[in-house]
Amino acid sequence: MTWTSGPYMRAGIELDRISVEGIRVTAHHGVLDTERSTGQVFFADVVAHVSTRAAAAKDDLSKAVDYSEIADRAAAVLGGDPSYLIETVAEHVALAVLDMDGVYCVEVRVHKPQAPLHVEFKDVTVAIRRDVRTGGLWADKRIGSSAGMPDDPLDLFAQAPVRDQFDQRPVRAVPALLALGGNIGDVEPTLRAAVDDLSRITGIDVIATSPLYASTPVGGPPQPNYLNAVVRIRTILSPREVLGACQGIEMVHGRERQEANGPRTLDIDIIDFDGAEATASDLTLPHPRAHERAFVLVPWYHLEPDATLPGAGPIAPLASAVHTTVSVVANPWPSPSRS
Ligand code: PH2
Ligand code: MG
Ligand code: MG
Repeated sequence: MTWTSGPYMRAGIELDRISVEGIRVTAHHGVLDTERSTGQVFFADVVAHVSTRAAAAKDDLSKAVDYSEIADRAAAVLGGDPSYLIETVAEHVALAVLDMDGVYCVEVRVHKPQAPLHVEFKDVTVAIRRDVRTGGLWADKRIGSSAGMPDDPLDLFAQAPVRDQFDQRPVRAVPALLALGGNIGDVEPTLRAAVDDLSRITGIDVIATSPLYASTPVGGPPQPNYLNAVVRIRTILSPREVLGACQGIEMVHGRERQEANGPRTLDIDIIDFDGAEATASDLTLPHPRAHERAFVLVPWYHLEPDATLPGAGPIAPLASAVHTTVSVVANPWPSPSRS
């Protein structure tokens, strides 16, 4: 590796890297007429920041970012319509690779070792780094939220700006209710691990968990039944930090981009955050569909029969209106571990 790339963080997790180096194409980029007519050799090195976890867990190419597609896209740009500048070539390579599903940041180095210089030299290069935000693709790529935390750990002094009340940390610990669900893979162990992950996050205390329920899917395409539970936490984090924590945990457990209400290994939603009622582009509180969802209301009612949902009132009548589609599979849950 002739150049090292810095880490790229997403939802608190450092992404993995896939690189293709020395992609070699003869092309006609350049400002001079001779460069345009004769052509010369160009090289590109590409580093894509991705999560390899889901692919590795299943040893499955269809879950991976395919390095051969990275190479094809880079070569297509490199050998495509001529640009005057290798800066432009690098930019277009970056955007082409960034456009691939699962790629959140890309680094591109374009080499022009036969550039027309007046001195002897080994190589001329331009290196750039683009991510889904600086590349202008953030809105398409994000799953829910950027979670408010600085994504660049190299920027030690980066402070997450307070954009709205969701960035405001409470003055003292406040209660929040999270709903967990999943219907792909070993769901019960995943949900149990998720509760454990939550309890290990600085600033979140897990207070109680509901029984575990089986539920039929609500909305979305035909898909397996779900397991669901709710978790009462107390937290000194901001709502957006809790959201970021939930998304980080989802990602560690192989959550992927998918259609709305589609099957998932793990979903963690904030149902209520200390009674807050507010909306931002990445978060609505309370959860806008909680009042009609048996898989949230019934576990919650079991845990806290006197609870109220902000804006909707006591959950008891809401829960009894919907409680037919869910059934207890473990109570208590998580079961005390036997050794
Ligand atoms: N989650 C959804 C959509 N539909 N259905 C069930 N039964 N359980 C869920 O957790 C669930 C769902 C979107 O998050
Ligand atoms: Mg959900
Ligand atoms: Mg969700």
